[in-house]
Amino acid sequence: MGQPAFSDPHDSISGRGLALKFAIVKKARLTLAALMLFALAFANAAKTTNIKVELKDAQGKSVGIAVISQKTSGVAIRLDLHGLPPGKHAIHFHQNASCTPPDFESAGPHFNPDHKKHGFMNPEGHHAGDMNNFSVDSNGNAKATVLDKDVSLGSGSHSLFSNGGTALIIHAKADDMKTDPAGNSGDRIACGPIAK
Ligand SMILES: [Cu+2]
Ligand SMILES: [Zn+2]
Repeated sequence: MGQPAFSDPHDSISGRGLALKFAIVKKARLTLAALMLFALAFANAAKTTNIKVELKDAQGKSVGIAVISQKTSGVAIRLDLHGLPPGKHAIHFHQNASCTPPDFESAGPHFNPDHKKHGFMNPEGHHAGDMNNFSVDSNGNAKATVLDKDVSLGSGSHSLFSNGGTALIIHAKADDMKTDPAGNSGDRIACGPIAK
């Protein structure tokens, strides 16, 4: 009783099966590598998700902190401020990461990568650095969150870190949301540089 004379049809298939197994292992390795790269990229992104900006007034005194965090669309700015005049105030991102007191003119105009005009109510607007007003209470404190859908903490022309960074500025008055170039919001009373 010997082996059958015909060749086992599984022989040729097992050869291909082995090749297929190798291909699957290779694919799994590639997937794993891709996952690890993704995890690494995510970890790096997480590192820059929150940035803390200290704001100082014209006398160089701290008026508190703004925590800027990346959202799916834009950023959120959580304000925890003190020592400010009560009432409504304008807040914007300005073009340069420079806050030279007392006038903070070094921060330049509003952050405006798309070369638009000022204000949400301006038909030719608005600057990427424009935001809604926030309120300071009768004790001079403000705990508020403002949003900016037109900037990011990532890369590209709308990043708050582009061209060496930007500055967060608070003004003496409220923004009228239409007057170019700064919403008729008065003096710059506090400034915080944003740079890497
Ligand atoms: Cu401003
Ligand atoms: Zn503006």
